[in-house]
Amino acid sequence: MKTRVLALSVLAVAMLAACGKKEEAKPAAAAAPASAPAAPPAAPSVIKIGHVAPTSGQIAHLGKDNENGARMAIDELNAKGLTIQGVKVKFELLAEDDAADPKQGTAAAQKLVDAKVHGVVGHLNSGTSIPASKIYSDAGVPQISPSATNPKYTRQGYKTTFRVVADDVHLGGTLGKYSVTELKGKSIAVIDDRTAYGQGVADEFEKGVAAAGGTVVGREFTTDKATDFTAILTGLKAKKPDVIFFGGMDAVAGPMLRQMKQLGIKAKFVGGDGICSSELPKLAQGGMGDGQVVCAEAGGAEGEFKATMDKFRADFKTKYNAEVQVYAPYVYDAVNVLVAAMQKADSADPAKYLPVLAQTAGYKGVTGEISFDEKGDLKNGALTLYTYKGGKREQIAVVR
Ligand code: ABU
Repeated sequence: MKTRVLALSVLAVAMLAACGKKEEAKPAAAAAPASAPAAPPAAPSVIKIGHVAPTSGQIAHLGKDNENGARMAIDELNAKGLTIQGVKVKFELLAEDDAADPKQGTAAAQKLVDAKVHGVVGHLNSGTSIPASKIYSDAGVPQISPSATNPKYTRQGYKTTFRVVADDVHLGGTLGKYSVTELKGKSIAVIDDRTAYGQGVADEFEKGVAAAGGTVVGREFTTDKATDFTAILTGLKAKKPDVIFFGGMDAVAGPMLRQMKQLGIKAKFVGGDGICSSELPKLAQGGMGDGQVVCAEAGGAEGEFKATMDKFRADFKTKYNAEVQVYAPYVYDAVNVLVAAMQKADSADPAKYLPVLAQTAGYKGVTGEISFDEKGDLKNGALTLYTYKGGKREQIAVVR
């Protein structure tokens, strides 16, 4: 009976703390007569984790990949039976679709804030993560993006904004230099999709090319919904590029590769993490030559983490009967980093665990060691360079 009275007291205190109220009532069980019937076991306290990605539209396959990474983390956390303030907790995933659209992104963010989520992992795109970050900041809700790489995301002065991947300065700059020094590009063309990510990474790529002494012979743009690139590719063909960089996502890169082949353009095709998916060969419909594409994921597992990443990929395939597209492991880590901070703070109250989250240092995830800098960016982020052969993505190298 004493144990049951203690459990009820702890639950009452935890529930009051979660509501942000001062403790006003005496623990309910203290007044219970000795002969009261046995109380039912305390229901676990629910911790709500929001997740936002485009699970509809052209890059739904990437959004679902991210969401599955979140579900995998939540399922494993619930299987562990964690406690906070001595009370068993259950994690609930509130998954929203923003269709990669900035307006739908802010609507999804507001919906999650109204639902009183304790933390958010997302959004997938920079173009949605950036406007949504103000809503989370105003509400004091911690947000970790597992994939938004535009540098602005963490440079707005918000205390609630974090990411577990490298940014486009690193990504675009490295690919620009690589195109000159390793791919020996002498005549480099650039196309972007005018999104926060695509345009930003293409700008950084151009800077990287210039820093390495290379020459950009043409710059064109399209949109993230376009399907016909004949006009811009025909214009660039006249400039005889040996490398074409595309700042955008795989759903556009695939048809672009196919149309390059139709036009007889044999240039190397370079892109950032947005094109670097398992799905790209399928989207290119035979338009991709072996070794023609070089792309980079904005993270990378080396040394002891290679085995954890490989295990994650194998477990993911078993659970979902699908290959990881790009960022599922980073979503998985982002959920676990949020929860690790809650456990360390012994509270899911954002005001209490946010300072602990900001101090995250040396967290060992499946993607590597995660430490945040003062902006909420990943310290010492890696990139993984890939190419494709026989329709399969092959790792070239992990670089820093
Ligand atoms: N980082 C590529 C895809 C997501 C984004 O930043 O828009």
